[in-house]
Amino acid sequence: MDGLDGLKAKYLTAVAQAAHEAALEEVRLAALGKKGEISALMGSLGKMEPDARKAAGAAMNLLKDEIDAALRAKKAALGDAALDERLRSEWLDVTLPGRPRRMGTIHPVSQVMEELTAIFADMGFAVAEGPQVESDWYNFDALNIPPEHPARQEHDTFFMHRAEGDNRPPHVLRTHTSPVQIRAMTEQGAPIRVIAPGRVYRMDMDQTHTPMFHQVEGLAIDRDISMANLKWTLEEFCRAFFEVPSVELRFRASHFPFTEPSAEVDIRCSWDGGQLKIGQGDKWMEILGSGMVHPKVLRAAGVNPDEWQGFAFGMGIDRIAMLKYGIPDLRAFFESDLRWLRHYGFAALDMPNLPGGLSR
Ligand code: 2U9
Repeated sequence: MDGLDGLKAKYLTAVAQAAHEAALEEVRLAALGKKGEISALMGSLGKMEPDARKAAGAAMNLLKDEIDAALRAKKAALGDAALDERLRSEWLDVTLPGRPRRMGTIHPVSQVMEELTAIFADMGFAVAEGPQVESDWYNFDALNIPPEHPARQEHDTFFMHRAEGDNRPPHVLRTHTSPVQIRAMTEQGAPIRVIAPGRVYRMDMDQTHTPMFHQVEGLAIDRDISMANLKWTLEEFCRAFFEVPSVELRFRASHFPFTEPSAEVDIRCSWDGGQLKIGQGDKWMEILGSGMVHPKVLRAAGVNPDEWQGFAFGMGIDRIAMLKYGIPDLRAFFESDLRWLRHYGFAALDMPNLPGGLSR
């Protein structure tokens, strides 16, 4: 069986030297394929004497099995090597930061909306949305601002034209996001905890006013919500939003038609060297309005004021964005100047969240 030893050495060497799967397949066909050398040898067994055939058959089967095993082992090794090579060539560090410049930047208003949504979500407030073109009932009447109320004039409302001959009261561009909470209460009932961030419109244009600006309002209604809950919620919000260890708020009695009692809220701050510092100092700065929701407003939204009560607040998003990020001019917010956006904008992939940090 010297010939078989020679064949074994030849094919095991060929298997070992095969550098890729195609070469290995060629070796398999040459040895074990239908027209392969070992298959041909096995075909010659039929012409042998029975005793010789038995011995040669066993030796050939052994040789076939050995070559087959070597082919399989080599195939597995080549497969592993190919996978290793693919992994090496396709290697990617998914922890690398993105390239935010190529993706544009996030506008400070959007950034601040994301920040305050994250803070209020952590306190159990859902986000509510509603139309920007509203009926005067949702924008005014439901909020205890009847037609003759002076607050209607103060709101500098944009009215939408009705068709000729249509004498119904015109729709308005909402002057605050309060109608969103009326709709949310009407749909959901009490208890409810929502914030309503969004665009609002007033006919006003000077250094500190634009005809479209952004507000966030909050509403919490339950059986025994009090001004104490309002105070804690607003303190917690301001501490988290301005990213300072503590804040001090001052509540000044005020008047809004939709809340009773009502309070304007100031935050302790300093302006040393023209630089605003929130949380400490001997100055106060007004940042929002608030109060306990007026019973008439609850009733207008289908909530029984003998059973439910709660607080509401409202603040200007553009204003708190200017305070937090040191942006001097409100009007630049809406000019779409790319240089301004590159300067004051935020990285597109850094979504604010409480554990990860709001603004980094
Ligand atoms: C419902 C009931 C009550 C929302 C409130 C204020 C006080 C407030 C201003 C802050 C600065 C508007 O952007 S701003 O000009 N807002 O002072 N807003 S209480 O009260 C509501 C809202 C909805 C159903």
